[in-house]
This record gives sequence, structure tokens and C-alpha cells, in this order.
Amino acid sequence: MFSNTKEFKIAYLKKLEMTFGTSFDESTKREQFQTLGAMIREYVSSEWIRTNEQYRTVGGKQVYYLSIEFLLGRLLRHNLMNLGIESVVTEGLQELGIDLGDLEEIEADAALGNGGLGRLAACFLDSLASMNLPGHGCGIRYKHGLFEQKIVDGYQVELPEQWLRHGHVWEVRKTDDSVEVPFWGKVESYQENGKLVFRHLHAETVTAIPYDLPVIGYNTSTVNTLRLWSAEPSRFPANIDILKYKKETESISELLYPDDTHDEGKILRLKQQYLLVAASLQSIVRSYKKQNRSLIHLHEHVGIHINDTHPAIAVPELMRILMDEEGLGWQEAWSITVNTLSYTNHTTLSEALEKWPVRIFQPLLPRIFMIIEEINERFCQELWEKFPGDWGRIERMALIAHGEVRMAPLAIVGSHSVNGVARLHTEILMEREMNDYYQVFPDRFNNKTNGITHRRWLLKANPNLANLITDSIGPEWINDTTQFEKLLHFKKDSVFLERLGDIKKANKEKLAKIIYEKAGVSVDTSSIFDVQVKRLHAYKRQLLNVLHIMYLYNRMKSDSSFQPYPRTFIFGAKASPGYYFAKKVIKLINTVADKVNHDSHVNDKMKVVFLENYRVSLAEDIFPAADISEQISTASKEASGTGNMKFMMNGALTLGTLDGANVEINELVGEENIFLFGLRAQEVLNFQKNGGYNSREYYHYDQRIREVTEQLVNGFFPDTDGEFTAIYDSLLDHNDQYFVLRDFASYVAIQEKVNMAYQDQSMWLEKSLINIAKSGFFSSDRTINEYANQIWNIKPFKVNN
Ligand code: F58
Repeated sequence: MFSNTKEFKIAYLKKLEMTFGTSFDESTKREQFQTLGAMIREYVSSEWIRTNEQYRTVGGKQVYYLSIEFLLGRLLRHNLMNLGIESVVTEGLQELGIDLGDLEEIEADAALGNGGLGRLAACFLDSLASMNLPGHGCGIRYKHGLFEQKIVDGYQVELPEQWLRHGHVWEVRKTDDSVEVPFWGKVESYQENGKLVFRHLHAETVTAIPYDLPVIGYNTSTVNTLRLWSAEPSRFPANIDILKYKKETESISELLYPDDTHDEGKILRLKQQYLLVAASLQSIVRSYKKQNRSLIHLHEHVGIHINDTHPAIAVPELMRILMDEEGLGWQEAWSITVNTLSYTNHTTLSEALEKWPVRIFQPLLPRIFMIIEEINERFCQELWEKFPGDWGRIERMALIAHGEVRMAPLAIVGSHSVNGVARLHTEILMEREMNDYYQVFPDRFNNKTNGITHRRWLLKANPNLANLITDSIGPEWINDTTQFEKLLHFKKDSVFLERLGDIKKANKEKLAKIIYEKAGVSVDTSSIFDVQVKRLHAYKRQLLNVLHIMYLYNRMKSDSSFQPYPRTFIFGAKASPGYYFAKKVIKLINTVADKVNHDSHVNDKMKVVFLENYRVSLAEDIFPAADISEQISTASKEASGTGNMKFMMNGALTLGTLDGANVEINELVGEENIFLFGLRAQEVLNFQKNGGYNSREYYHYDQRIREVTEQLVNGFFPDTDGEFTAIYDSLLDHNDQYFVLRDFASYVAIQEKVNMAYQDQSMWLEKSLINIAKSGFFSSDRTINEYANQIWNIKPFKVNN
């Protein structure tokens, strides 16, 4: 469409005038952004069509990644980069007096997710397309993504997120590919030609409309698809309140994670999950049938991945399609289902594994429930044969028990592969959390350590570092991250290390500006940028971090000889709207920030910053600027973490527990290049099993702990009467479930080590370099390669021009 700056400018101006009926001089920034986005989408459309055509006609097996979240962030620069037209476009715009960076800011983050799970799905899509793998995403087009966070008087306030207010320039609405999804009603069975046949009657039907997004691979002709479903009313039934029906239907794709503390919310969430699964499976089967193949061979040509338990209803839904619609018998349908499906678990927290009350499930999805009952019966029969008389085991393992449908067991029983997301996590699943199932299906369990796309998190987010790497080892690392290791040659190269230091400093200056603009705090860019950004959750222990800051503050106030190296503590986190404790921790961080930042005794040595509305686009400015990456979860609780990988790839040093993927980071970089502290996973698990931890002992014996915990409730923070009692109680009355006080001393000690280490800059930069050089393992290209070869059995397919 355009191969040089001049052609680009002509096409751009024409497109702008045609789309908005306005001259360039009169156009707004938004119009300029929309024009550019639309141009790029058109630019890729022929490759997109070609990819789909060739997948259909000559391509091999395809995989569909079903996920309730896709945390894409912004797509403009990422797409330009992957298409290799970033510089032509940047220059062309510049000649028109437009800064690409300004247009980038116009794009709303597509925040269809809340954390690592959703961001992982987005990284996987990038790797699939970039490695020419036929893999697509299926998700929900929530009208409102994750809420926008404001901090008002230190508290989190949630505003509805509005990413679609100005439309989404990358999507294409495909009305003709819409499908119908039934809820409620009843199931009737009768004999037909000697076969038992089921009919779903009087259902309330919803139309699922797909919106397709092109997923553009880096430097390749592959353009895969992310299909996001939106719920709309289908034909309006007679005699109903139309407005009510419309509202109810549309609410299905209105919100990510509606509040499910009451039945209405539970129904809505289950509807979302079924919408995602039923619509995706119908559309997958429809496109499979276009290839004139029999469904008996489905698993040879199609893989369907269940990302966490939310899409686990894919198991009974695929059975339903194969039996009720295609007429296959149970055995045949079951074997195809199991061979087609695979499942990833993302948590060891048993309370986080989904369970649905039968009283809600059965009436809402009557046929699906019948199928789950049958799967359950057959599975329990098998267990009975394997473990005769072991009622306890059967009760623990049943798919339906105590009035609930258990989604993780359903996914395990109905998939040929079950994977954890880091080595330690998978071990814990196999040895503890899912040990019963592991004993029955030992061959299904496997590990796939997470990864991140280095194209977004390094090439795009940290262009100066990317250039330094390319200057030093050539550009091959972009397609092959094992090349990162070549950087080790520069370990003792003072010129290289100095450039590395300069780049970090420049990134810190950029972030400092953002901090000043957003939070009104001016920070010292030669201080240590010590960063913790992630979902706010008790197990992630933002509380430990803030208690340590309080301790430092106390010590600086009472001991004038205590002069630690200057630090800037940076936080970013959203708390789930109904999570009381998490919100209190946010308030505490902001309260401490207020105290510290306004105290002239300490504020030239330390600052505390809470950046509101943490999201992908903000993260892209944070990771490149960090010196210290806080990964301080209670060991055994963080399945993997992926922020830890983003920090590492950008040269920050990890300060963490041996949890999740930190274990693998430690093995790669060696203990001298990471700061480890705290209980080990096994110790935590033992305490949990056998008891023996008493948080009050730590309170009594450690004066530092006593002081900071008492400060939560003794008026140390003015005007916060009772504000932090819940935190105080969690630590002392509820015996500190997450071992914050147990790990406190060890955390303080390791922070002192950081303090010393940072003061030897050349040593620090060497450690930073080693971290970057070893981070190639954490590219999602490596992860996706493992999924492709070991789970999905899909092969790269080069789209022909
Ligand atoms: C995260 N899970 C894990 N869940 O916590 C993290 O260790 C891991 O690296 C990441 O998945 C990718 O494997 C996660 O983000 C959620 O956000 C839940 C979704 C359902 C509601 C509760 C939170």
C-alpha cells in the first residue's frame, strides 16, 4: 500500500479526508489516530484473508485459545513494529508535524483482563503469530474492561472503564458469523430410530456477535485472529418486556468479572462463560466443517485450550455438539473431546478454584448439566474400580459434590493435558493440590513455565536498550532469544556497562516525569527505583513492603547515623472491588506515602509513590526504569508471576522469595545476582499442614515489628482512627496467614544487602547485564514452542504471498 514516506503521506491524507470529511489542518488528534489505525488494518487485510484461506485449504492443525481475559493494552505501535513500517510512518507523520507518540496516547488500553492471566494470553497471541503458528484467541468483548482506578484521599475509587467510547479501530464486526446461545428452558428426550435424542426446549436465546481483531506477527505474513464475542438480543420473544430482555442480554458482555457475591452475579458470570464457550465452539466446528472433514478426526486438526477454569464448560459443550448435533455415541465423542482439549491451571489457592452451585447451574444450562452428571458418574465408576471402597477419595475427586459443580476437576478429567505455569507450581499441583488426579492421570500433567513477549516488553518498551543489544550482538535476538546469552561477553566491558547505566538513568528520568505529572511527587532519579507492580492481593504481600518502609522511616527518625542510600518506592496495583483487605493496603501505602513524602527529615532519602490506574501502557514505562523488582509473595502461593520476567529482561534485579518462576530466575542468574529471602515453599506448606507458626511470638521478640504493627492502630497516622485495624488483626489475631511477620527480619536484612550492593555501580550493572543476558528463556516464544510441540502438536505454517 505504501513503501516510502511520500507514498504514506499521500495515502494518509487521502484516507483522513475521506473518513472524516475534514482537511488535515482542521483534523483533531483523535481523527489522526483513527485514520492511522484504519489504514494499518486495511494494510494487513489482504494478508489476513490470505492467512485464513491458506489455513483452511492447505494449513495443518489449528489451535484455539479460550480465555475469559485478553489484556492487550495498546496496539498501534506494536502493530507498526511487527509490520516493519514504524520508521516510515514515524517519519511521514513527522513531516506532517505529527508526533507518533502523541497519537499513541489517544489509544485506550484494551483492558479486557485484570492481571497475569490475561496478559499471558496476549503475549501468547503475539508469539503464535510471530512464529507462524496457526493459533487464535477466543474471548469476550466486554463493553467495560477492568475498572479505571482513581485514588481519592488515599482510597481506591472505581470508575467504569470506557475503552469503546470512540470505537475500537482494530476490530471488524462479523454479523454474518453470529451464532445463537441458549439458556434456561428444559430438555426433552425421546427415541428416534432406536437412539435416544435430546432437545432443548423453551430456551432463552442470545445472539453472540463476533468482533475479529487481526493478530499481526513480527516480520511475517501470518495474521491470526482474536475473536471477541458480544451478546445481543436475538429475535425478540413475544409477550415480554423488550427493554428488560435487551438489558439482560447485553449485560452478559457488559463487564469483566461482575460481582458474584449474590446469585444474580453468579448467573451472569456463568452466562459469560457459556457464551464464550458455546459461541467459540460453534464457530470452530463451523469453520472445520467448511474443510469437508468428518468430526471423527476433529482432534487431528483442531486443538482447543482451556485457559484457567473459566472455559471448562468446553468439556460438556463439545460432548453435546458431538452427540446431540453430530449423532456420535458417548465413547467416540468422549475420546475426541479429551484428545481435542487441554487445560492450564494458574493458581494453587484452592479457594480460587471455581465451583458453581447446582441450584444455579442446572436450570441455567440444563443439557450441559446432564452431560456433566454423566461424565461424573462414569468417572466415579472408574475411581471405584481403581480404588474400591475408598469413598473418601471419590468424594474428594467427584465433579459434582456437596451441591456444587467443580470446574477444575471437570477440566482435568476432560483434557489430555494439564499444565502448571512454572516448575515449582506444577510440582505443587502434582504433589499436593491435585495429587488425587495426578495419581489417576500421571501422564496428563506437565509444566510450561510462563513467558512474555520480548517484542512488546523490550523491543517496544525499551527501544534504547534494544538498540544497545542489537549494536552489541546483532539483531538475531529478536527472532531467537537464546542469543541474549551472547551479552555475557560484555560483563566486564566498562563502555558497554556505562551505556547500560545511561539507558537506565534515561528511563528513570522518563518515569520520574510521569510520576510528577500523575502523582505530583518529585523523585530523585539517582535513587534506587524499587518497584512492586501487580494485582493487589494478600499473598503478594504488598503489606510486607510497606511495613519495611515504615521501619526505615522509624529508624531514620530515631537514629541520625542511619543513612541508607536514597530510595524511591514505587507501587501500582488495583484491588478487586469487593476485596476489603486489599483496599485497606492501598490506603495504607498512600498514608505512608503522605507521611514520608512530607517529612523533610527523610524525604531527601526516600519517597513513596503509588501510581494510580496501573495498566499495560503504564507498565511499559515502569519496567524499563526499575532497579529492584519486588517479587515477595508467600512462597508456594504465586503460580509463576510474569512481571518478574519483564523486570529481569529490562535489567532490574529481583528481590524475592523462592516462589513461582523466581525459582527458575534464581537458577539462571545464580544466587549472587538475585536477592532471596524468606521461608521456602516447603516450609510454608509444612506450617500450613502441621501448624507451629505463632505470629505473636514475632511481635513480642522483634521490637521493629512491634513498633510498625502498633503504628497501624495507635494514632501514629493522624485521622485514621480504626482505618487499619483489619490489617493489624490479620497479622496478630488471625495469625498472619501469609507469614508477613515471619519473613519480616529476613526481608529487612536482604534490603540492607540491596542498599550496599547498589553503591558499587559497576558491580550492579554487571549483575543487571547478567539478568538481561539470562532472560531469553522467559520469552513467550520459548513457552509457545513447548505448548505447540508438547501439547497442541501444531506446526509452523508459512503463509504464501
Ligand atoms: C496469574 N493469575 C497468577 N489470575 O497469579 C500468576 O502467578 C501467573 O503468572 C499468571 O496468572 C499467568 O499464569 C491471574 O492473573 C487472575 O487474575 C484471577 C482471574 C479470575 C478471578 C481471580 C483472579
